[in-house]
Amino acid sequence: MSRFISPFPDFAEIDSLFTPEQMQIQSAVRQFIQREIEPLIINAYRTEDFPVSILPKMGAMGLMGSFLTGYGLPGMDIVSYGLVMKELERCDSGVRSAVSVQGALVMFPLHEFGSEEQKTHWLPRLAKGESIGCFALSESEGGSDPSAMKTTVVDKGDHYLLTGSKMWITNGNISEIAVVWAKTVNGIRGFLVPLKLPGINVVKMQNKLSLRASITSELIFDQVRIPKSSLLPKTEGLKSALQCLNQARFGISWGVIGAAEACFVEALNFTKNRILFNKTLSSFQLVQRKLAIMATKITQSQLLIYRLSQIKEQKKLQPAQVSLAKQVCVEMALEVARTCRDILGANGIMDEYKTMRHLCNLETVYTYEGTNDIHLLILGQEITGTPAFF
Ligand code: TGC
Ligand code: FAD
Repeated sequence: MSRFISPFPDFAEIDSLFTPEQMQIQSAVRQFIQREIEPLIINAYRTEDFPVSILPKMGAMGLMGSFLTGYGLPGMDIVSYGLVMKELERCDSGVRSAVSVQGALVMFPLHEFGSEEQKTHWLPRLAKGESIGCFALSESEGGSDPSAMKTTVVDKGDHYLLTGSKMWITNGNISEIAVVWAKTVNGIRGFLVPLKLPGINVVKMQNKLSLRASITSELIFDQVRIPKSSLLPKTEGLKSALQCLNQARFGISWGVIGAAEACFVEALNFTKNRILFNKTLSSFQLVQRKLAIMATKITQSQLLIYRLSQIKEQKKLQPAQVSLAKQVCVEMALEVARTCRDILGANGIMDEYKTMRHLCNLETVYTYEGTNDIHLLILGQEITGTPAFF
C-alpha cells in the first residue's frame, strides 16, 4: 500500500494519484484546520455559532473561491479544490459550507455573471475573507422547486424594488452581501444585494439539530430599493442559479468523503482499544464486516470523484454527472457515519467523539443543494429521457 497522508486505508492508492503540489495543499490545509479550527469546533457546535475569526485566516490561505482565476484569485486545479473541501469537511460540514457558499455560490456567480465593476470591487475582498456573502435561492415553500419562487424584483426606472423572503440561507447573518434570485418581467435574474439596505431583515434561524456550527438565516425583503447596479447582468433565468449549484454540489461530493473518513478513523481506533468479551472489538467478525464495507464504499466514492474531477478539469463535466457524485457521495457518507456511531456504542452519542456531529451534519447535506431524491430524479431523467419531477 502507498504512503498514506490519511490514516484511512488507501486500498486504491488514491494518494499516489495526487501531484506533490496537490499533496502539499492538502497537508497545509489539514495542519491549518488542526491548529486553528479543531479546537473551536465542539464549542461552536454546542453554542450554535460559527467561528467567524477563521474566515480571514482561510482567505489568507487562498481557500475562498480557490478554483477561480483572475482578479488575484488562487486558480487552483480541480483536484486541489476538492482536497481543500475534503479537509474542511473532515473537520465539520459547517466549516466546508461557509467556504462552499463563499466560493461556489457568491464568488462564482460574480465571476461568471457579474459586471467588470462588480468583479473588481468584490472578488478580492471576498477572496480575502474580509467580506462575506450568501446565496439566497430557497424560499419557505418548496426549496426543491425554485422556479416557483415568490420573491420579485420590479424595475422602477432609477432603481429596483425587491420584495419577498428567502429561507435557510447559510452565512446570512455574517454576510455583507447576498446573491438574491428573484422573478422579474424577464424571468429569474440574480442580484447582488448589500444586506445593510433599509427594509432588509436578516433573522438567525435557531435550534437546528444539524449543521449547528454554521449560521443559517431567513432574509426578509420589505419593498427594498436596490440600485440598478445590483443586477448580475449576465444571469439568464433559473439556469444561471443552477450553474452555481453545479460548482457547490461538486465541492460537497469531495467534502463529505472527508467527513466519512473522519468517522471511519474514529471508529476504527475505538475498535482497536475497546475490550469486550476479553478481546478487542476489532477482532470480531461482525465488526470487521462493517469496517470492510465502509472502507470499500469510501474507496468507491474516492475513485468516482477523482475521475469526475479529471472530466471537470477538461471542462466537460455535465450537470447529471455532478448529481451522480452528490447523490452517491452524500448517501455513502451518511451510511458510514451511522455505522460508525453504532460501533462506538453509547460513547457515540457524546460530542467528545466527532461521529455523531458528522452524522447530524450529513442529514443537512443530504437535503441541501438538491435533496437526494432530486439528484436521483435528475439521473432518472438522464437515463430515460423522461422527467419525473412533476
Ligand atoms: P429545468 O426546466 O429542468 O431547468 C431550467 C433551465 O436550467 C437548465 N438546467 C441547468 N443548467 C445548469 N446546471 C444545472 N444543474 C441545470 N439543471 C437544469 C435547464 O437546461 C433549463 O435551461 P433552459 O435553457 O431550457 O432554460 O428546471 P426545473 O424548474 O424543472 O427544475 C429542475 C430541478 C428540480 C432539477 C432544479 O430546480 C433543482 O435542481 N432543484 C433543487 C434546488 C436546489 O438544489 N436548491 C439548492 C439551494 S442552495 C443551497 O442549498 C445551498 S446550501 C449551501 C451550503 O451551506 O453549502
Ligand atoms: P422540499 O423541497 O419541501 O422537499 C421535501 C421532501 O420532498 C424531500 O424529501 C424531497 O426530496 C421530496 N421531494 C421534493 N420534490 C420531489 C419530487 N418531485 N418527487 C419526489 N419527492 C420530492 N438554500 C439556499 O438557497 N441557500 C443556502 O445557503 C441554503 N443553505 C441551507 C442550509 C441548511 C442548514 C439547510 C437545511 C438548507 C439550506 N438551503 C439553502 C435550503 C436547501 O437547499 C433546501 O432545504 C433544499 O433544496 C430542499 O428544499 P426543502 O427543504 O424546501 O424541501
